[in-house]
Amino acid sequence: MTIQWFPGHMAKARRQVEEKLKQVDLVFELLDARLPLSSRNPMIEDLIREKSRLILLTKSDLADREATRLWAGFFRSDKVRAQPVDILSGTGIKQIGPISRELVKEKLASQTRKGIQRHRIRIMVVGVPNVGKSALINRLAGRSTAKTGDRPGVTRTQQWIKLGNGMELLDTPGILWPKFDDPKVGLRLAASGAIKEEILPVEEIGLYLLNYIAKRYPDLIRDRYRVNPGKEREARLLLEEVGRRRGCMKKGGEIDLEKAAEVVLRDYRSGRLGRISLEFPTDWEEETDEREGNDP
Ligand SMILES: Nc1nc2c(ncn2[C@@H]2O[C@H](COP(=O)(O)OP(=O)(O)OP(=O)(O)O)[C@@H](O)[C@H]2O)c(=O)[nH]1
Ligand SMILES: [Mg+2]
Repeated sequence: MTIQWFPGHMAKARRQVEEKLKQVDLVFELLDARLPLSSRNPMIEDLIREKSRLILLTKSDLADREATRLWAGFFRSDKVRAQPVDILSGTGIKQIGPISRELVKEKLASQTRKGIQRHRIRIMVVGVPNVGKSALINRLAGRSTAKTGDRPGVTRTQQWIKLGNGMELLDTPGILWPKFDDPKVGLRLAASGAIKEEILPVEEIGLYLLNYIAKRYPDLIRDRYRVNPGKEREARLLLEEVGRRRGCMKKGGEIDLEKAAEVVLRDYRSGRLGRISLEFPTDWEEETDEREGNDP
């Protein structure tokens, strides 16, 4: 699915999320464990404000364990916890209930003091496209229940899904948008598969990804492609080499770089290249300094 985020869409999506937020005690904010800040909606802090939040670092099966551990600590604050999850296998899922109850304990206790009896915690799931919202709702509900997008102009009743452990989930997740203004963010999103190739040429995404992996995880390139990434080897030559090894040829014997890029992207997204995170908390701090023109 390709989503073009026009200002009108964003304003509408934001309004819908704001409306639903009023009904819940807790928010599950889904971020891709491989690129948590790049896959984050830029207005989320402002939108959620005072609510407790459980950040679920999804697709943790594809991410670097050490990066994920650092990110979980990075996000932790008074009202926020972060938990890595692999929604497909279920790793990390059973921790969600206990953490959620802990996060809303005070709120529920204060309501009880006011004489309001609450039996269930109400939760909303938010996140950018492709981060795993529907998969999570289905996994928590134990069945396929998450419906596909709202049809415009059709009034539909909102459903709550009872999870059987004192929690209740809103059936429609809030789809938000990532931010594209920073080119690095756009490249990471494209490499992860969160935004479609039409936005950036596949060759450019492949080159970015290969270059990044060659620098941070050179052994994984060697293991998979039997190519030596070298120290200062240019990404383009490396991609050519991968293309040659994989038989990505055009007529006339020229290497098809687009095909080679597709190979790398497919290998990355499926996890065949190994567990690779596209950003660490320290990268983000450095990039913020760069953006703001501070000395490193
Ligand atoms: N490897 C891995 N894949 C996952 C995980 N969670 C979800 N996926 C895959 O990611 C893709 C997107 O998941 P969805 O649940 O459809 O994502 P979504 O957030 O509902 O996406 P939209 O409806 O487009 O907003 C699917 O192919 C899932 O199988 C995970 O923890 N690990
Ligand atoms: Mg969905």
